[in-house]
Amino acid sequence: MTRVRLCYHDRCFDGTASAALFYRFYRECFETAAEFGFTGMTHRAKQPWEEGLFDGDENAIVDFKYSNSSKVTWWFDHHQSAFLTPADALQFREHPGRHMYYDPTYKSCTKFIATVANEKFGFDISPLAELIHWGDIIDGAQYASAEAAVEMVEPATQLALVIEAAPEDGLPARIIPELAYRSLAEMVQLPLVAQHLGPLLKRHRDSIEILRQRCDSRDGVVFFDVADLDLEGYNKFIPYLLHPEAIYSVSVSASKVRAKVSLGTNPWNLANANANLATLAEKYGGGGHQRVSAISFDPADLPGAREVAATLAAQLRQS
Ligand SMILES: [Mn+2]
Repeated sequence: MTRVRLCYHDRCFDGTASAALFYRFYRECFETAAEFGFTGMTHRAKQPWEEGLFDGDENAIVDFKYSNSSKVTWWFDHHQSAFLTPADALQFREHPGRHMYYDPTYKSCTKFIATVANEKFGFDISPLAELIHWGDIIDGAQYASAEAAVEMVEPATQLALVIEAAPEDGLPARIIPELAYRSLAEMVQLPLVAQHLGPLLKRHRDSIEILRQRCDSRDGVVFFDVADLDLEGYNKFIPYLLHPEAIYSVSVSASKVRAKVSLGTNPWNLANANANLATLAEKYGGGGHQRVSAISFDPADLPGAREVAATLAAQLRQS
C-alpha cells in the first residue's frame, strides 16, 4: 500500500479544497487504498520545510511553496511567490519533476489541480464542480460585492470561516477526506464543522465592530492593527465593506506562531489598483499574489512587523 504525505496550505479554503481534490484524484486515478497523512503548512518567518516531513512513498504539496527536496513527487501551486530562493526557481525551470505543476495565472489552486488532473490524467471532475467553483470565488475574491463576501450565508463561506478560524489544531486535516466526497451543504451539517460555526459567526459579527473602531482610511489605504487581539482569522473583506473608497488595506495581526503584516486590494475598487502587493511583500521576505500578500515575522518581532506595516501603508498612500 502506498503511503502519501499530503502537505497543503493550512487554514485556507483553497488549500483545504486543493488537498481534498488531490486526495480524491489520487485515489481514483492511482490507488484507492493509498494511506494518506495530511500536514497543514503555515507561512512563517523561517524555512517551512522541516527535516523528516516528507516521509511518504509519495510526497505531495498543494497550494504552497516549492520544495527542492528530491523526495517531493507532486507539486501544484499558483502563488507568484512560489519559490524560496532564485536557485529553487531555476531548479524547477530546468529540471521540473514529472508531476510538478506551477501556473500563477490561476485564481485558485483548486481549479488548477482540477484542470491538470482532468486534462492529463482523465480524472472526472464533474462531482467536484461546486468545490472548484467556490475555490475560485473565495481565493480569487470574486464575490459580487463586499456585502456578499461578509454576510456568510453560503455554505462555502461558512465552511471557509471554520477552516480559517476554528480554534482546533488539525481541523482542516479532518475536513479534507469529507470534503472530497460531500456537498458543501452537507459539510456545514457535519458535527466537526457545525460545532464551530455558531461561536465563529458571533466572533465574525463582533470583529466587524472592532474593525469599525480600528480602521484608519486615508488616501486610498485602510490601515488597522489588531495584534493585541486574538483576531488573526478575521474576514479580509470587512475593511472594504466599511471603507468602500479604499483601494488597498494594510494590517498587523498576531498569533502564537507569527506576527503578520497583510496587504490586500479592494476587489470592488480596482480602477487605480496598480500595485503588485506580492512584489512589495517579497522585499520583506513575504509573498503571495499581485492583489493579496502577507509577510510573516517571528512572534517576538511584533515591533518589526508594525514598522514594516507603517512603511508600506505610507508607500501605498503615495502611489
Ligand atoms: Mn490558493
